[in-house]
Formats: sequence, C-alpha cells, structure tokens
Amino acid sequence: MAEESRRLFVALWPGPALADRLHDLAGEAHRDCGGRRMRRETLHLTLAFIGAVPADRLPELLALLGQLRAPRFQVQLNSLGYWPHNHIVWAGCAEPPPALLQLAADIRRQTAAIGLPASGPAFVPHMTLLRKATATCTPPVAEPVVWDVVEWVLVESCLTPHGADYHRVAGWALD
Ligand code: 2AM
Repeated sequence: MAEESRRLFVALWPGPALADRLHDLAGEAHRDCGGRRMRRETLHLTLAFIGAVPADRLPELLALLGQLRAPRFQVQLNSLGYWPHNHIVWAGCAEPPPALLQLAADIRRQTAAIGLPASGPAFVPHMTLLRKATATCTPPVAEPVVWDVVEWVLVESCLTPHGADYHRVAGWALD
C-alpha cells in the first residue's frame, strides 16, 4: 500500500483584520489585472514549500521546526508584481526585512538537512493575490499594508476541485 503523505508548507498567515485589508488590496489589483482573487482566508506568504512529506516523518519535522528561534519583524507590503510564468499578481515589499529573509533561510536549511528540501526557485517574499491574471501591468499600492509578524505556521495544502484548502498544522511564536 502507498505510504500516506501530506502536502506541507511553512508560511506567515495574516490575522482576520489584516486579511481583510489584503483582500481589499486584491480587489484593487483585480480591477486592473483581472484573474481570480484568492479567497480571504487563503491569503498567506510562503516561507518554504516542502511538498509531500511521509506522514510518519511529521513528528520529526515538527520537532525540528520547533527548535528554531527568530525575532519578530515588520513587513510592509508596498508593491504589486506580476509573474508571466504562472500568471499571478502578488503583493511584495521593496525592502524585505533581514529577519524575514533569515527566517526563510533557516527553515530551508533545516528541512533540507533532514532530506525535506523546499521545492521551487529561490525565496522571493510574495503574497499571491490573484491567479490567472489577464493584464500584466500592476497598479501602484495607494496605501502600504503594514504587517507586524508575531508567528509562523506549518500548513497542509489539500487540493480540491475548487482550489487548495489550507489547514494549520502547527505554529510557533517569534521572540
Ligand atoms: P504561489 O502563491 O506563488 O503559487 C501553497 O501552494 C503555497 O506554496 C503557495 O503560496 C505557493 O506559492 C507556494 N509554493 C511554492 N512552491 C510551490 C510548488 N512547487 N508547488 C505548489 N505551491 C508552491
């Protein structure tokens, strides 16, 4: 029988008030760029996409991630971008805080060390707002969204006919 696996990634997840603000920003982008808005409850910023993890390795992964220590930081989402290769419109920051880059690098190094490397290209902090965007020109952000990040989470992605559903598996506070 095939071994059970779980599709996992590590992310920053906004609280409800911030998700409202980001959903509004997605609405502003949608007017110019078209496509499909991410559902409010699915908005997040991925730090590392690990992908299929054998279920029996989850305790090891949780223990490893739980050992990481990192300071709180602030992310200013102040620009929009478009990637032609996957047709997404995303919110990003002109100057990513070093603590954000360090946290993503630490997570990636640690998971790789136990044979669960992040997949995909080098880390570019971004929050996907629109998928299947039809216009490539993104508008300026009228009012940056300021995010005081206090925790990071491990999330399971469950693929469904209407898109991915995300379930929080665990979370860790920043210092
Ligand atoms: P995206 O928003 O740019 O598509 C869950 O799928 C999250 O992991 C999304 O934020 C997605 O980024 C990110 N991700 C990174 N690499 C991925 C991959 N190889 N497959 C699916 N999602 C990936």
